[in-house]
Amino acid sequence: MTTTQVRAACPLDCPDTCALLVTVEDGVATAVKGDPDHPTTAGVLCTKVSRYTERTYHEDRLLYPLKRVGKKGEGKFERISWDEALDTIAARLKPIAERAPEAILPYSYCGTMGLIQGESMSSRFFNKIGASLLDRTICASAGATGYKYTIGGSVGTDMEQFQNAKLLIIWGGNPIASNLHFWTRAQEAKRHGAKLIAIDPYRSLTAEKCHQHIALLPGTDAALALGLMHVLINEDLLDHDYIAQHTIGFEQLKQRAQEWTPERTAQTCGITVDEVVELARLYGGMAKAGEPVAIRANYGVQRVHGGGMSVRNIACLPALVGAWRHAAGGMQLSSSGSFPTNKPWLQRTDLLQKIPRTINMSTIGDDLLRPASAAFGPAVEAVIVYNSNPLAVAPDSDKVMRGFLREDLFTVVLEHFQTDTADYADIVLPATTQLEHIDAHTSYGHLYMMANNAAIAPMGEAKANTEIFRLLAARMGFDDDCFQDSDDQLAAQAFNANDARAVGFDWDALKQKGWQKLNMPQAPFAHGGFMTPSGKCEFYSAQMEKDGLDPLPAYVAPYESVASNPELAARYPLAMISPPARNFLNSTFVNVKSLRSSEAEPHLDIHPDDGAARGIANGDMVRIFNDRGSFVAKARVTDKARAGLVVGLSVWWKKLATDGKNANEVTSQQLTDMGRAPTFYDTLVQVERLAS
Ligand SMILES: Nc1nc2c(c(=O)[nH]1)N[C@H]1C(S)=C(S)[C@@H](COP(=O)(O)OP(=O)(O)OC[C@H]3O[C@@H](n4cnc5c(=O)[nH]c(N)nc54)[C@H](O)[C@@H]3O)O[C@H]1N2
Ligand SMILES: Nc1nc2c(c(=O)[nH]1)N[C@H]1C(S)=C(S)[C@@H](COP(=O)(O)OP(=O)(O)OC[C@H]3O[C@@H](n4cnc5c(=O)[nH]c(N)nc54)[C@H](O)[C@@H]3O)O[C@H]1N2
Ligand SMILES: [Mo]
Repeated sequence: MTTTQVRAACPLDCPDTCALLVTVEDGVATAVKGDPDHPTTAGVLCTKVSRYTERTYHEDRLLYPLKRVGKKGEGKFERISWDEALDTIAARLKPIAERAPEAILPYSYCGTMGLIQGESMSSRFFNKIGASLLDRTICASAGATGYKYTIGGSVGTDMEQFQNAKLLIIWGGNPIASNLHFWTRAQEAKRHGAKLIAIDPYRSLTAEKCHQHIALLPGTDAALALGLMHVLINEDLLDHDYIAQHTIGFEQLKQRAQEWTPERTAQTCGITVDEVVELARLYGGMAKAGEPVAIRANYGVQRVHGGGMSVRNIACLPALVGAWRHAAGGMQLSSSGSFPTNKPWLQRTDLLQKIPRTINMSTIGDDLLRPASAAFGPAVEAVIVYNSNPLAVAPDSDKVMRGFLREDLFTVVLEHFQTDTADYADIVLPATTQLEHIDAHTSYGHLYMMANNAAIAPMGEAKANTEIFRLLAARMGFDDDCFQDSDDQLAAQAFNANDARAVGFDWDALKQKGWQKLNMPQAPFAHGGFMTPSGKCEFYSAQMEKDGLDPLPAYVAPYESVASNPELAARYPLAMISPPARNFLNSTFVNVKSLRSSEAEPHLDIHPDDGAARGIANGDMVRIFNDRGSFVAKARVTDKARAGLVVGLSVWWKKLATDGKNANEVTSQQLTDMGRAPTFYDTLVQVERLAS
């Protein structure tokens, strides 16, 4: 028997991007382990990825191309050859491409985060056609935009420093589930005496293990940050020297913050005045004493109307107290902006003859149903889905479903499994998993360039996304040289080796070693150097003013909350959030039995008072509903959910959920204040007990 160890990288949409060691015995991957030498992975994997072989060799893997023989959504398919699949697709796309190329729409997100199996050959293909562009907003664009206005780009505290912090504020994140290797460092900081504070409406696994939990109302983080500024300013817990040298707009900010007394803040956030004042005193006081104080801000704060402003306001805090002076202070939202990638070349944006219209992936429900018009352009006639499962993950699911149900829509889905979305495809194409193809990766939590080697041969007739788009390009008659580039050739150009941060990047060497750290300063803004137009941390942003936004930190209330929309709240009084379940990765892994059995079935956490008011006892089946739709879950009566809040951990495959529906039946297509992102956690519902 020959046994080898292959260096790989985790492709999942998670900040940790772990370095993997895959054991291969006689061509079969038998184990996936965390690389003990990779500093952030440190030999540890989450439960999900340690089960990656179970997923790869799953009996339901798609191994052959399929064509639909039943009705859309019914799930009846028949095996066909690759030739038939590619010919059918080219025959359908060619006339559309000639007549109205923008009627063709790619739909993809982060099933894999790889630079190569993500947007490289696929983008070349769609750019050559002149297809509609997809605005990839479904996750992070609200916060990224708010952070960019303030700091200049997605750069922040190096996660390898957090163990040295003395105060760690975990703001809108649940790292035990979704950022495990950061949590390891938070634990280490705790052992060294650091205080951990969670800011989260829900007592998540993480909030439960912090020293303090501030359970504010969803969507009110921007107000809390303003209230903290008020106290920091009025009690002079400031770093005047840092403010003078490295920020702009302090005088205006000072005035704005006066509007946010602790009393008003506490009332808006649904917390106590003491919680506001004490948090400010702790944060500002420790910073003033020269201790490293750090904020790990995450996605939980972004999925509401004011999500962009929330992140912007939080991002002002470290500069006020001079927390950026320390390598272990400051703030991390995402490290993605640290990587010098070659996206324009990978995606060959120069193939575009003109700039096509852009469709926002977060409003796919409306956009698939939209007829042709002067404002919109042609109706969507063909959609090619890869690395995503919109039927399960996109908001306002009933509309998404009705869009994909359109008889005149031609749908192709590249997948590992027959997902909810694949059920609506005309043609399903089997894609390889991370063990079967190569890729190059960045990370949004750490600072390593990562390589993924193929560990095993493709399963069945599966092909890598890149290969599928190469073959489709040939069928469409595209003969540009760029469609000949191999995955290795693409990866060799993935990072810009002339950039000081990636100096020494060499693909062959990276494949051997698995990872290479970017060359970055330890404390990125200790001496200013923000990437904003002014080069300073912008409390006042002229760019925001130009973009029609309030140039100063402000509070943007939720679309749907008891305070902001009492009329709606009269019918739907409960705020619902649907953050990730620990054993799923968005909708990935829901079909892996061992992981699904850990989550058992869709649950809804509801506070005892709200349960009692509705006659709901622990274990009752309940229906969660609003004007957009409904889904069924099993109630867990628990004070983990604050009163007025219900929590449905997500994202379930609809067809594996109790009533064939999931939380996105009730979420809306309203967009955030900036970044055009969805508002999954800005949803009012009513809950009723189902007759047993
Ligand atoms: N196990 C697992 N890990 C994952 C994922 C997964 O599905 N499963 N998904 C990955 C992806 S794509 C992402 S984007 C990240 C997301 O992971 P996180 O950044 O952790 O974000 P969320 O899970 O959306 O929310 C985290 C916490 O925010 C809280 N929250 C909800 N609304 C608010 C609010 O208005 N204010 C505040 N302060 N908190 C709020 C929720 O209760 C939740 O506990 O995780 C990645 N990692
Ligand atoms: N209600 C609610 N909805 C949410 C969220 C929430 O918290 N609550 N979170 C939102 C967030 S943060 C995000 S990021 C989105 C995520 O939404 P998506 O990016 O759509 O993520 P997944 O649901 O994991 O679907 C990814 C699919 O890609 C497939 N895939 C993986 N690798 C490959 C590959 O190499 N080739 C091909 N062809 N396919 C591959 C997987 O099998 C999987 O079915 O969901 C959003 N939706
Ligand atoms: Mo995400």
